[in-house]
Amino acid sequence: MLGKFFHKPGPEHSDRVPPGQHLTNGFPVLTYGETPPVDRDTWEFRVWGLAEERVFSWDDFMALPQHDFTADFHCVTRWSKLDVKWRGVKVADFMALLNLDPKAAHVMEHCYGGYTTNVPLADFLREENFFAHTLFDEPLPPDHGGPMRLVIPHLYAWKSAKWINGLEFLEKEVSGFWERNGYHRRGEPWAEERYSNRFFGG
Ligand SMILES: Nc1nc2c(c(=O)[nH]1)N[C@H]1C(S)=C(S)[C@@H](COP(=O)(O)O)O[C@H]1N2
Ligand SMILES: [Mo]
Repeated sequence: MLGKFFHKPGPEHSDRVPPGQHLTNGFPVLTYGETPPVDRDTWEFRVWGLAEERVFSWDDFMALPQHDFTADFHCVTRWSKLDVKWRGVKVADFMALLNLDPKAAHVMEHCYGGYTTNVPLADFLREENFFAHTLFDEPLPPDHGGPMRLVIPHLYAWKSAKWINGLEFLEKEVSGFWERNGYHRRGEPWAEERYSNRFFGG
């Protein structure tokens, strides 16, 4: 019994809902711990590791091209939400500002509040990925990661860091928070890459 907020996908959506997922019309909040207070005026975004170290401000992100995005959102706890409408900055446009060391092969996403999650560089650089500051035409609510979060639509949503404030570029894979605590290293929903008992980087 899933209740009225979750339902099995009808045939019109079955090709968009990964195995083992149910649709929700609401938008649940999934956070480990509290929502950290983050202020746009003092917001900072730092890049370090195998890239020239840089610090970006809110205005630096606003100066980049702004786009609308529509993406499906899949949480490993088995809910999916289709057609989420966001606005923000393409990861590709942001990455064009960086001076990346060719040895970089992995990315650690860092957040206000201390959450981390890791992705292979190739997954991070996918054309459809973006930083979002707007959700359904409203400023991104704090509980959903406002003022700014990452969205990586092709992986489970724990890879879409809320309150993101930094990227650490790495040569070797290092596990982030959930990856150290039993989640899969990559998290591809169509392959149901949910859990694993391996982690990397001590
Ligand atoms: N900083 C941070 N980002 C996070 C999380 C978190 O606990 N902290 N939870 C992740 C998980 S498990 C999911 S499913 C999505 C949930 O996003 P939502 O709360 O906007 O639905 O955020 C991801 N990003
Ligand atoms: Mo999740």
